Amino acid sequence: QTIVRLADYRPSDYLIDRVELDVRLHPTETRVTATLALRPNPAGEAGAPLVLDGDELTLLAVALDGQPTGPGAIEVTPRALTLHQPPQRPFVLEIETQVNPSANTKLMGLYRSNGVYCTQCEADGFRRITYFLDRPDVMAVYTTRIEADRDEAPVLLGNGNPVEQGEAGPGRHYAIWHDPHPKPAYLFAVVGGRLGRVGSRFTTMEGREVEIAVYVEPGKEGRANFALDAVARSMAWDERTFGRAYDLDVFNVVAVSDFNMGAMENKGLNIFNDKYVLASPDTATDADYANIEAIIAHEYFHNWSGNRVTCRDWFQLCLKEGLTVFRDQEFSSDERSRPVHRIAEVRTLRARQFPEDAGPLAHPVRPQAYREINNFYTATVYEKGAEIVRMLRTLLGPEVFRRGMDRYFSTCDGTAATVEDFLAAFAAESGRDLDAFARWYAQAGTPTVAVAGAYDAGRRTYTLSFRQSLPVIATEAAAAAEPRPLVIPVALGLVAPGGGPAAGRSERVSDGVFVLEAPEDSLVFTDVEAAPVPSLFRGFSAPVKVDHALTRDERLTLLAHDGDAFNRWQAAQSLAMEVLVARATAGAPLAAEAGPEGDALGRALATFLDGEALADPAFAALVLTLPGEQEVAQAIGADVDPDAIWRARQTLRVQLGRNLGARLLGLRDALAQPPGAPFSPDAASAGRRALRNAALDLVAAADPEGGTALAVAQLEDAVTMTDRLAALAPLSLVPGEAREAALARFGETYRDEPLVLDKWFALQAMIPEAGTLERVRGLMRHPAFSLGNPNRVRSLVASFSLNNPTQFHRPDGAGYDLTAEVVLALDGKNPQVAARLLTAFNTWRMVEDGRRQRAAEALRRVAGTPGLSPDVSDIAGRSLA
Ligand code: B3K
Ligand code: ZN
Repeated sequence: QTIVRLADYRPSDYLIDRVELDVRLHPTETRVTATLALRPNPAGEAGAPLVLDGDELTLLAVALDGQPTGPGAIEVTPRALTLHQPPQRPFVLEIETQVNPSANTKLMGLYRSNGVYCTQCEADGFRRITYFLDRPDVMAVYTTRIEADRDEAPVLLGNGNPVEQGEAGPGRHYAIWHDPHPKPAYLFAVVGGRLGRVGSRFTTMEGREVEIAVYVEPGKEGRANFALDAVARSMAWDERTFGRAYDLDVFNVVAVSDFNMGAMENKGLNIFNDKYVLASPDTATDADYANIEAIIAHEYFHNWSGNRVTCRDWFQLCLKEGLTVFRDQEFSSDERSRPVHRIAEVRTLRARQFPEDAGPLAHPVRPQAYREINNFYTATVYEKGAEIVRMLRTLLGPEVFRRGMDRYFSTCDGTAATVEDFLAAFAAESGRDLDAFARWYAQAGTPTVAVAGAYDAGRRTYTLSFRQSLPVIATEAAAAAEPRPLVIPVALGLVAPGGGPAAGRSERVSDGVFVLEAPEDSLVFTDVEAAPVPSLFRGFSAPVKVDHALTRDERLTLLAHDGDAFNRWQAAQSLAMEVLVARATAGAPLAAEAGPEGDALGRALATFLDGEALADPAFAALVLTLPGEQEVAQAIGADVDPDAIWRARQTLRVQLGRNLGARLLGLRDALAQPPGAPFSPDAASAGRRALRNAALDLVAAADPEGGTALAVAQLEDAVTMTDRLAALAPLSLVPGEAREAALARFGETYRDEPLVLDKWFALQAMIPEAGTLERVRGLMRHPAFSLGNPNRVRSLVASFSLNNPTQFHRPDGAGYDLTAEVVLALDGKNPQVAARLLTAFNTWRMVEDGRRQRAAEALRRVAGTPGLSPDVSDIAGRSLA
């Protein structure tokens, strides 16, 4: 397996200007004729052989400028087609290949999902359709003719605009699509199948009439309307917020049930995992609605950040992904509640990206080397990548940031760009040198910022001292150099001890932001009347860990009085985290009382709930939610005992449930939806459901019997999937008849709803009990489970391995063994999904020694298995390195 390095980038020796594809769909013998208009690249090496990428292709014919190629002129392997002496002028290559979509279980290239033909080409799947220069800096104008049996595939979709359609012999028909925008091959797509459609129209600010459509399994059209509406809202938002308009006459979204990830931004033809399209109150939770909206927006926003401006090479992946995540986060913040969404973003970052950055798979947002690019679609590239863009906006201010974005889009339109091109636009617009800032892209690991505050009553000054420390990370993907100081925007404010903003000024704080650039620095506020409580990293202004020893009372002050909602939530989290870490590291038994710290937290939460729970239920639900087990594990850092963490968390839930019980029940009543009131998926309604269900969770922890009764009643009465699942969750935690009956009934009710069964699989896989492992093995034999469907694998097995820490990390190693076994069983079918599952071992070095040994054994067993895919062998190798 070869390693690809950023430093070795060379332009392609040849370019492809135009591609004509003729795709004759057939379940097992699809024929593809590609006519490529090529020319030598002036920036490449003159006279070099032309090497086209291929992968599992059967070559039928090749012609150069209309003539069959002579013997010896070309060399063909399943991985490459080489033309030894290409003309040094424009020429045309015609290549006919055959592929078998039904046998394509990797779900890369052309495959069938529930009988629907579809494609996935990013990162390197186009080479599984035809021989090609399959690299993002080779951009061509595509015309695609798709032909199929009319019965099997009445709907034929391609990139760009529809041009023509008609008969193609008995029972056959065709459609021609033309995409005028040059694009890299990874954005190519075709779809053919029997699909239902919902549609609407959108008129762009440039006056273009766009036909929007969402295609789904026939009969499920009603569940596609929310996604359809989200497309139109995304289009309007990108015009309003970034001045970006859509650029084709049609925009199509197709939902398929077998998909390796969430969705794909193919030009004009986004293909989605149906989990992120289909929604009805009865089958989708509020979280599903929010995800659908966010992912629809994300893929749509790629039309500019990704498609119009694409990436020069795959090292630049964050250029489109980090930026587009930032854009979808902003969209959701505008469409919903900004503080609530910010908290959700940070929870995801801490739960997924921080552990990645602290483990063996750590890599910079722009990696310096890779073996398998599909393993770099990570939380670091996406989520930390988005944080970098957000920091840029914080540093430059919203107006300059917007001008920088405009400049980036206009100067790089139609090109394959780099992170340097992106930063250059902001440097030009702001007149600032962004070279030091650029280190965020190159250095892996989460920085820690240690802060200390000192009040001088005599001088009436308050001094904050900052020190940044950067982890030294030497992995294959990161240059093993000494890290250099980062540019860290610290949004901050001082809160007066009794509430309200404290007086006091520092000229190094502008618009509430201090920029920490040196390894150490300090900040002096003058005219400070009394010792204030500093509120630091407001809105989580930088992706760092903050080491700041506040007293309990100071944190309580922030929770009660901080003007920044994020830091109010953070204060509650920090208070809880201190209790959890102390108990977990002391190995405290499962006892009824978590002591006075827990009671103090309970009292503070009581005051908070009395004052404002009903004013912002979504925010209150987040304040009530304790840090997750993985987050506590990160805070402990080494020799972690996942069982001790679970016990600490359980004890605190019980204690809070007891302290707050009456209030929580009162809130549940106050927030109950009146019978017959119409369902709305909007953020306010979802917030009310979230708080009711967060209350149920704590009540049930404190009083399993009463909680079970409440949950059973909620399960009976619920009219939304959100409430039904939230009732099933506490039931699933109490062993016994009631649980088994409720689970069985739910499974029976939704036996024909795969996306709901996924929730049912996931819930059971996450039960923190020793019996779960056998339950998961049993469910793997359930008729609805299949290793061939990524959603099923993720819901059952990945939920166990990634979201059930006590059972994945069973002391006897059986959780590791099960995961390793599934990874190996899956690898031959779908290496991408197998590799993703294997990343569950990311935290193996952090756990205590006994578990660590067993995890290492399981990992070594995987690594030592002959015939591994590059995907799995890359993850296994890096995890053990
Ligand atoms: N760009 C795709 C991800 C492709 C993953 C390839 N292994 C979806 C997205 O981020 O929008
Ligand atoms: Zn994306």
